[in-house]
Amino acid sequence: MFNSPCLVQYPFLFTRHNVATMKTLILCLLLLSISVLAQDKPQEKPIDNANPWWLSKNTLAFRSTRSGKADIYSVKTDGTDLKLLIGSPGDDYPPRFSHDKKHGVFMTDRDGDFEIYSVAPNGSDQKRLTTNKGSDWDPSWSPDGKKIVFMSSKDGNWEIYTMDPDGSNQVRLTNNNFKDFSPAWSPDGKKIVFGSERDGETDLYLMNADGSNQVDISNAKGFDGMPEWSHDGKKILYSSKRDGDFEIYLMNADGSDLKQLTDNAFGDYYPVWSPDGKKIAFHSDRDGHKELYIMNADGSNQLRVLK
Ligand SMILES: [Ca+2]
Ligand SMILES: [Ca+2]
Ligand SMILES: [Ca+2]
Ligand SMILES: [Ca+2]
Repeated sequence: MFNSPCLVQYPFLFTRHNVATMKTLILCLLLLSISVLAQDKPQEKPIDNANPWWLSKNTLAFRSTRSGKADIYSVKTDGTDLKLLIGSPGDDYPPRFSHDKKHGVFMTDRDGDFEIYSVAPNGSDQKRLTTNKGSDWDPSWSPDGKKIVFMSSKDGNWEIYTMDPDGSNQVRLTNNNFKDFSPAWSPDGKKIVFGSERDGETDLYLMNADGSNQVDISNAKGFDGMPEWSHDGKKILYSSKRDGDFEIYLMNADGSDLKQLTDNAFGDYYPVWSPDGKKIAFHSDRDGHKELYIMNADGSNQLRVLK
């Protein structure tokens, strides 16, 4: 409203008292009052509850904007016992724990850009592991707990890296001008699955843990990402936009035997297996904002966690 006609007409006020100008001024003041009144009642932003990660058989960690910023909470799968786990003035994402459950890693931009931190299971003992001006994202553990795999833009393009649990010895595994992202280590320690845009579309790739032998395993139009291994290493769960909106899919680790687990007109993202492999947690925007859901491993019985 502050561009024409208000600003254009103002100079003439002081040179000639023309009726049309006065009418415009009154109209502008009226519009300004309406605008100020409207600002007094800002639209309430819906709370997002997203990015689940299983802490135990009955407990999820997740990212929530309920305090007005993004922090990490834990909640029982029946929606009870909601607790703050990790909070900071920055944007924090849920930790992923080593197989012995003793060490977590997570990403946060509390220092100005995204860095990876380690954390104890109760949220204490947070230590920064990366220090660079790029974004460091999506950390997770090797099955033996000796390495962390993550993605970073520190060298100018998104690539996959590994590092020691204290952040030292960072090794780059991909090297190309396209985005490589969302790495996850196979349970036998031999492979890493990740997303890549290198073929002009976004597919999931498999490589050896040293970065060699990078092979496309999802090969379909549309985005494929957010991969998670089954505990036995035979299957990969992921989210794909190949049918127009994001759905959750399951396939064998070589890309065969594709099964679609969600089927709706909304986004379904970030699937993760429960410790016993019988349930899958994910988030969905089917309610108009991001909410946590749990379903059976075959896609049946999709239930919202927080009521
Ligand atoms: Ca960084
Ligand atoms: Ca790259
Ligand atoms: Ca694709
Ligand atoms: Ca969907």
